[in-house]
Amino acid sequence: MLRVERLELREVRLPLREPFVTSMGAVQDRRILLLELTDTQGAHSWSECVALDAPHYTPETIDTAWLALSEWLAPRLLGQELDSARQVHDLLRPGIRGHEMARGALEMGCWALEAELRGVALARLLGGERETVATGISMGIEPTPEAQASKAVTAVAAGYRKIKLKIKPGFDIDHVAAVRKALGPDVAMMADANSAYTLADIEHLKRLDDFDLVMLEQPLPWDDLVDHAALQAQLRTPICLDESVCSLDHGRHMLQLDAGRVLNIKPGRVAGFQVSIALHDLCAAHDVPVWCGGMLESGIGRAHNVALASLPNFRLPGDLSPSARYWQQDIVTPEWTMQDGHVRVPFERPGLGVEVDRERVEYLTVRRQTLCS
Ligand code: OSB
Ligand code: MG
Repeated sequence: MLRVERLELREVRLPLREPFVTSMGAVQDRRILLLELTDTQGAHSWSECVALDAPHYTPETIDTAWLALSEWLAPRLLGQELDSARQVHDLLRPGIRGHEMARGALEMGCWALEAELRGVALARLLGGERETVATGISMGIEPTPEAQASKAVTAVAAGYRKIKLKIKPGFDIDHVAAVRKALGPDVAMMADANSAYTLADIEHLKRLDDFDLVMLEQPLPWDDLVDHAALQAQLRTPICLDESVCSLDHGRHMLQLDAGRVLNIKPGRVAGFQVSIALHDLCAAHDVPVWCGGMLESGIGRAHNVALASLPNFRLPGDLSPSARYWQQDIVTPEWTMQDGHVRVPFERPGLGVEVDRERVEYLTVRRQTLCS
């Protein structure tokens, strides 16, 4: 049984070690919305809302998520007696459109709470099997192809199993070419445009076919499937969707239209684990590989991502870089690390598998709100 009695929202600010530059702009200080859930038996869990501070990626922001959580979502959950976290998705859905990241944060917090209460690892509760997950790196845009190539060489030397380059017009073909040349033909490479192109760029995008990319992520608008299908029909490189898939229906439509041949699943983007698992299963049934993307999460969001990525059809390396790549110091112990290009799934520990450093979270908190049943 699960009954959330108290929900604490807090905003923490964590400076990134270096700015993360994409076609959406640069992120330097990550504003992070954390949730702490307490149930009537005194168990705790933590989750993270992955929304950014501006609506550049999808329409949500940390502030819209805060509003949605406090006004509409928390009141539905608090005090409700539930058999399992599996009921939370349906509890939060009726009459609330969008706000996937806000719903996802609350839903994932409930799964973590259930894992705590049952004394099992979150990965186990989700149906995970994989004990380690291959790790890829998502690299921000560098000013020159040479700088991009040198960073990529360092990343491969560090053990990363997949190199993802952020691209945008003017920082694409030459950058990808330089990196491919520096890394040689055997390293798994991909590019992510975060919707920086339109179908009018089709001839330009076709030039990326020369570089043997594992996939091209989200080249076209965040809410599009039809143009992606038109592009995929003319591209040899498989398209991977990210922003365009925020629900199980979107995933089904992607497959029906052949708008993408790989799916990046971020549990926060798709309203939580229930939909993530359904998308994972749907893609597995169609022999479409999935992998776990990232949103520059702290160690708390990372714990949720790593647990999900242990499911069997997460066949490609995830954007699951170790804590030290992003932060001077993470807010969990132990910090997330990479060994031999893999992150270990903490099956042996209940819940998230990492401790939240409460003192550090307290110190970093700039805003908080407590909601009770
Ligand atoms: O498109 O995958 C993306 C970060 C913020 C917003 C969108 C994206 C990303 C990343 C970073 O690629 C992945 C990571 O957390 O390392
Ligand atoms: Mg992406």
